[in-house]
Amino acid sequence: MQTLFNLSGKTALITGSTRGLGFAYAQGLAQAGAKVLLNGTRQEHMDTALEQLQKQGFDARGFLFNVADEAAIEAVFQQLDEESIHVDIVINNAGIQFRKPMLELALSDWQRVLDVNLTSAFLVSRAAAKRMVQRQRGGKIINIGSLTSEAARPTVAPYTAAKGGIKLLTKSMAAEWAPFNIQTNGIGPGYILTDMNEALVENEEFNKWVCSSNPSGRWGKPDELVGTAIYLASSASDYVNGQMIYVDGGWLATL
Ligand code: GCO
Repeated sequence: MQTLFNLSGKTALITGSTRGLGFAYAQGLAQAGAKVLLNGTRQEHMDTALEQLQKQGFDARGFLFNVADEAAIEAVFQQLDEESIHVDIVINNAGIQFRKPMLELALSDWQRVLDVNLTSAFLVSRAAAKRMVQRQRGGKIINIGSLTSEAARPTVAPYTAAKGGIKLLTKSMAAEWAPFNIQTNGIGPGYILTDMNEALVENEEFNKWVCSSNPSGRWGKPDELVGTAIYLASSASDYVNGQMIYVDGGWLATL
């Protein structure tokens, strides 16, 4: 049982991992034995995150790059190649939220959300999968979706479209990469207490809606996503492919 969830000897790249859910995933995979490669865009957040992980004795490195920038992604993977660092696990977590009704939404805002929340998963996974295939040692790709991978609420259309795309991109990756022993699955977090949702938590009406819309009657906590991430990153899920696991307090299971 110990080896089933053991990530020792594995290297994991988690995008958007200097804070929030991404940091929780990185810390969790490090606790399971993985070497973790953090990604972010702000040096001060990266420094804080690395200090927290390294203080716990974990093997962690940071890479500042824009996950929607193909050239920047390729440059990072070429640097990893030169250092003989092989990415075994990718968690495509990077994402932004932009709340505005579509009638007022600018194309530039739509495109930015789609680029960061969806296209990034394609670009980073393609770079990692190319190398997994070449090394013939398989790998794990975990895409982070959302309740909005399944249903919509007003004012978050680009985020919802991107997260819906994440669900079917996950299936596409499974369809094409399973033959190379790469398992691609997704995690759909419910409403979780993170920086991105701070404004929602503080809104009394929204807070009541979240707590009354899932049978657990509460928001989730970042560390409640970690077990699912370790499961999908480990050999415990070697015959699971193309699935979304919703960690949502039962929200999507109930009317
Ligand atoms: C929102 C929130 C959601 C949550 C999460 C729900 O504005 O509705 O940001 O998108 O973050 O994705 O699963």
